[in-house]
Amino acid sequence: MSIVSRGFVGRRSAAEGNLPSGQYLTTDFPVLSAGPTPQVPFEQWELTIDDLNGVLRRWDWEAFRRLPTEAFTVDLHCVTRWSKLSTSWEGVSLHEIFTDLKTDASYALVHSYGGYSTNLPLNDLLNRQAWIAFRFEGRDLAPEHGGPARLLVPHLYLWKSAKWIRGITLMKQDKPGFWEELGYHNYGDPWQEQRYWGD
Ligand SMILES: Nc1nc2c(c(=O)[nH]1)N[C@H]1C(S)=C(S)[C@@H](COP(=O)(O)O)O[C@H]1N2
Ligand SMILES: [Mo]
Repeated sequence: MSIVSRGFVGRRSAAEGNLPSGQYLTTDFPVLSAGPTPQVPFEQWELTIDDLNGVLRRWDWEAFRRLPTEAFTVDLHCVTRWSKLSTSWEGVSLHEIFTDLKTDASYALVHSYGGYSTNLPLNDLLNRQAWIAFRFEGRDLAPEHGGPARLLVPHLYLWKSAKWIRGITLMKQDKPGFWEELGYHNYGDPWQEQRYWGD
């Protein structure tokens, strides 16, 4: 019986399995936006959580930036087949955003400045693997990549990571977002190649 250190088994190269099937590696950071980059002055920026009946929580930029932050390194997988490994970010865990908020909702519809939206099960926001990120590779997040702040849910295809996040609507019933309505998979797990409805 051999003893293998955690560090050894935990670090796999891309070739050994960090890349979901159907994906290729890229080192640059493509910009994919369905519309123009919205300009949101910090004085006007806000993040809200609502349940279809009204707003439950609201942060302006200063209040948002007072929340505890985390630095994290994650792999990104886009449904258009590029993957970018080991990207480093700083952001607020959604788990932190939802502290003290009790809800019986099971689904979330995330809205962005500019009108984009995407849906996901609420648990996928609360599992400590989802953040609202505002720094990328040590710098303020560039506007074209979602600055001042974007959702980052790296365990799902990147279209779920709404740039320019503005609010989260909590719902008892699921409701498809922008790409989901146009035929993208409702959940979008890259490890199961859930690209389109029916995958
Ligand atoms: N608000 C908004 N968020 C968005 C999009 C968009 O068009 N608008 N595109 C999504 C898609 S399809 C992808 S692949 C990623 C791309 O992020 P990037 O431009 O930072 O690479 O953002 C996602 N988030
Ligand atoms: Mo995408």
